[in-house]
Amino acid sequence: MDRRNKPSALAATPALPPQARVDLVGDRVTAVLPSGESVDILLTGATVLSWKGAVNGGEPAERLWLSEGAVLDGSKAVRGGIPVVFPVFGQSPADKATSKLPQHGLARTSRWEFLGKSTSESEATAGAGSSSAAASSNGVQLDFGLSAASADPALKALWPYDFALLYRVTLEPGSLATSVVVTNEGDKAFDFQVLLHTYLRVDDITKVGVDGLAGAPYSDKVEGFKQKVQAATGLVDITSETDRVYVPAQGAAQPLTVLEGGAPRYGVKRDNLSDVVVWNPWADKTKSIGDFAPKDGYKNMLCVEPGSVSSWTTLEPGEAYEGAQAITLL
Ligand code: TA6
Repeated sequence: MDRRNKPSALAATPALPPQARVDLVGDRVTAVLPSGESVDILLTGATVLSWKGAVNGGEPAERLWLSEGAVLDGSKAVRGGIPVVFPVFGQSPADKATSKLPQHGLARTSRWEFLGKSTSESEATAGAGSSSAAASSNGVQLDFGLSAASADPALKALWPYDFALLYRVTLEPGSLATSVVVTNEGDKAFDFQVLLHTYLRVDDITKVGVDGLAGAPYSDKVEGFKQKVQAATGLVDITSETDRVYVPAQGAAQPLTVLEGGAPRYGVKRDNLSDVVVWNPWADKTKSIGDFAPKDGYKNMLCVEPGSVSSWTTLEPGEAYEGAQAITLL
């Protein structure tokens, strides 16, 4: 029977594109894209532990290096992944307010709060860690927060400033971006340094080179912070313990490429992080790093660390600073 006024078929609402799956289990946040790529973040230090490719039959490709001896119970900084270094890089100078903090500061050993997925567009990260792209593609943005109130009280007592950090991890097919916003919430200015201590995974360090640092001045920690200049042509290759803070003339605008066997493997773009630390401990140094395992793991990692560490940034009350990196698979 033909019923009168039969409602027209509901307009087929366009199906939403497949969405990322995000889970918070204990102190781990995991996100999996429809493409199968995934990221795993520990609330201690908002440390990205893992960035994996899609599962294509076998084991998904891991793009970050994480020590098999990494301590993940929050009792110490994570050896590997992407530790967040703030408010000081390395051992603090004695004449700075950070002088009582441990090496690399307090952010990487504090427990951060997961603030959730964000889809808002952010002009501030229109550069390397552009969030608008993820908001429009089938990527995902995960936000983490740390403030003076939530930081480890023992560490906070060593650096009594009202800071707030917002760390955004943006996973998209073929790329991982991380950005950090530092805000001065107090009434006293403070000086800080910040760095994203990325441990990239490689197959054979002896076949790896870094492009984009030719001609750049650097401080060589292996030789007592001696000031040197990188050769004007060619790649930075790693043939022994390497621990350098590069200050490229082009600053953050200089893109970096990590090649392996002559083929581009990772691209690193930076936003407002003008310095680049390149670190590989090599065979002897790993013996003295208790949580570095396996001891020959230096063959499979290279730290390429965007940072603002060759000088200090001063934040006046109410001011904010943002720095970001975007790592792409080439
Ligand atoms: O980023 C390079 C570096 O400063 C090296 O000198 C080495 O100390 C590395 O960081 C690891 O530092 P950590 O405190 O994590 O052992």
